Amino acid sequence: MDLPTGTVHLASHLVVDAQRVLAAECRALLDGAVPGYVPIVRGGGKMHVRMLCLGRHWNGQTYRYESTRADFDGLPAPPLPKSFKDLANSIARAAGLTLDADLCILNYYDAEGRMGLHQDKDESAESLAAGLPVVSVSLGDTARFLFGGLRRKDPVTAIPLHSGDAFVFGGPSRLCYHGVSRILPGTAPSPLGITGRFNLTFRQY
Ligand SMILES: O=C(O)CCC(=O)C(=O)O
Repeated sequence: MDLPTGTVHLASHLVVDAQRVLAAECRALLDGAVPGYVPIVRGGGKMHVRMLCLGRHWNGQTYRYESTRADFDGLPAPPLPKSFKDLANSIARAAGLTLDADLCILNYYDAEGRMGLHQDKDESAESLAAGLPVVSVSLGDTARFLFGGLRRKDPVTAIPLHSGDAFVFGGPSRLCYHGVSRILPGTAPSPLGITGRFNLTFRQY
């Protein structure tokens, strides 16, 4: 499949055992002392994922990053685990790009989960100008991921993201529109012991 410059799909990047360990960590974080929650965005719409931000919190009302969850419960964003940061940076290297990840948005999609087309553009002006990549890791059920161009109306390509896939977009692709149109329930590898899908997107603020 032809992907634009700066976009790399690393299919089956994580072996099943690494996926299992990471999925267990994601579950523990989402159900931890600072739990995942369903954000309500500007305009009042509820997102269709359960979200937990690590390292920095993305505020769904202001579309800015902050240290505490002012749009929800005021709790501090949990730190980004070093193992997560190392994984993200190594995936960026494998894609031929450089990243020093300092935040991760962890999303859980149930069978009805989805995410509308959007750009990731709330990181710092310096990070965006440098085209520092977004590194995405998928675990569990397959997602129908949509990847488009720099304008909302540009055509999109539907790419199945399977458990263990990494998807990286940086450089001239950094601001490409993307989203998830649906989850394919029951497709998670059984050793993970999960229903639904975790997605981690790592960024450098
Ligand atoms: O779940 C995905 O694959 C994409 C997530 C995403 O677009 C985001 O967190 O901004």
